[in-house]
Amino acid sequence: MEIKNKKALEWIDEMVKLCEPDKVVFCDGSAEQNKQFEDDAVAEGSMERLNPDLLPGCLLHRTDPNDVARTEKLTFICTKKKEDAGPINNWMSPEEAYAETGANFKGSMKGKTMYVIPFIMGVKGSDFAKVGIELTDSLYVVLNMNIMTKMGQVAVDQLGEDGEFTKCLHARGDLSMEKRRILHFPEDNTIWSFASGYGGNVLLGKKCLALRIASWMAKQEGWMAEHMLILGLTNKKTGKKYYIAGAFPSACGKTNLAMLIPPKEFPDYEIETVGDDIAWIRIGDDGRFWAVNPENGFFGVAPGTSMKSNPNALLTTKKNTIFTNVVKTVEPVEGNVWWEGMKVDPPTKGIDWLGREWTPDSEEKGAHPNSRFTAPACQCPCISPNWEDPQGVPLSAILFGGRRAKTAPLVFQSFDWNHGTFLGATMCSETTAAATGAVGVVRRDPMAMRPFCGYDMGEYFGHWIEMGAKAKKAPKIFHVNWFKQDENGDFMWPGYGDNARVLDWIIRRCEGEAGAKETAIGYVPNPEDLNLNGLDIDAKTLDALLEVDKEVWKAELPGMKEFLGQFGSTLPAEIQAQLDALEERLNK
Ligand code: OXD
Ligand code: MN
Repeated sequence: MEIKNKKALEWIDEMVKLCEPDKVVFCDGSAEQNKQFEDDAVAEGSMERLNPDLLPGCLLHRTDPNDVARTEKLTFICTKKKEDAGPINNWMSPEEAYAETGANFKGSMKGKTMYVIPFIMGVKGSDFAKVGIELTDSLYVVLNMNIMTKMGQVAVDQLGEDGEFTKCLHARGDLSMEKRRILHFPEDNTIWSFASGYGGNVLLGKKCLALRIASWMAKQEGWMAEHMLILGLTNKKTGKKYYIAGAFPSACGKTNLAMLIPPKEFPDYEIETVGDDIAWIRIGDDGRFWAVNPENGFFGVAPGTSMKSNPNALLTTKKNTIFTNVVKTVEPVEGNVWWEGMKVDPPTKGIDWLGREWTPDSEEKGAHPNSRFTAPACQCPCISPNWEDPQGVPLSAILFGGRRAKTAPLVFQSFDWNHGTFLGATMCSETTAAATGAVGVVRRDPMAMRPFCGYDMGEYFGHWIEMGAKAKKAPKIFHVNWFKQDENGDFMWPGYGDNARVLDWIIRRCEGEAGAKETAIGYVPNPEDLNLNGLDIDAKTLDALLEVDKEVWKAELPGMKEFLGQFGSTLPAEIQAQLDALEERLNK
């Protein structure tokens, strides 16, 4: 493989001088070279092969115990002007960031190999696609990037002699929190990640490029980079197909929703998956929003994934998959994987995510709550035939959602685009194990992009408003909450496959066919507007699920005001107007 791009060669040279590796290896994406990388990873001890009869081509990796999730506190947007990063991103000046972490990169690959990974986010030849080159000293990164991106020769071809690319540099360093930095330089199209080995911090094509850097590019270039799943639904009666994108915070069920199987009592739709985490969206010539999934694989949360909750995800992971921080079984079978919520018998003897012997009597969990599988999207039984369409798929609806025990009803529709943008901007969710820090704390996570927006969020809201104004047929916007709880703390809605009933109402609203009642927060279905055939749910629970309690919503207003108030002059007047209008409706 030969890189002919002069800028790329110069930059690689410069980084080699900085990191001083003993050897530089170019990753060409070939099966032979990948097999060699796997063997090398096994030989150095960073990966283990799993039982080839049960999980052919699958590998296991354990991260350092202090390196199991994204570290948002150590993630920075490094723009020349602080205000360009906005009030809720961590900011560092490029000078300081390059100097501080540059000193740590200096000589950090002595005695090691630097792997050069050219990769494409998106489909080769698509207008949507972006090229990156990641330099890393980690075979775990190489092997994961081979699943999550289109890597090697294909990317070199796309790059050509003078194409642009994102410069991505990663070194494991000493894995200390003191030195760990995930740095984004959007003005230089550059990402630096130091002293971590956790996927979300080091697979630089994913969160760092496809969300933080891409959101910045999207703002300049007039498109959108969003933390959204994309799914397709075919109405089996009419044969009509629809696509929906959904923004949910990390570990709130995007992968499950993207792959859901409707219950047998409600067989009206067939679901197909286009993507489970990221959507790049452009306005087409027809005025609709067209979305692509820029990724090539799924980096999904393992715990809770079972043949009941998400058979398609589980089946996707049966071969060629990398498991991180799950339990490896020892007895009665050697070399299988297990995690909490898999809904199969645990091994009588296993090795936990910390590498310790584990049995079902062990006090601690065997798998880390943020343990992961990295699996090729093409192995998903319900992958959409259009998932690699270079044009993307046209969106009928956009969903926002999070974990809310109280407050938000099961589903409601915004009055219009700007109101929908306001719903996204004021979205709340309980935090999960996908990032370090307390779990279960309610925080505002606008469009599920709080940890991923590469610039000022006030400007980002403005970009949403503008995109809606530009599109002749923008998608309808809905808010969903699968996680509403009763007074005993039990979930009121069955979720999973039954969420298809909510998607059905959404599609019928888009078609102008389903009823709803107008409330202060938006259009909410009446119980009879939902298709609940064969679902055992009592009227009282349903009423509670669809209830809009004005007093509860009024109590939300101060939090919304405080949150939006932070943005000062960049908060669009349209969003302020939506806040005022909500207050007025609630006080009526
Ligand atoms: C993810 C995340 O891994 O959002 O997708 O943390
Ligand atoms: Mn995510």
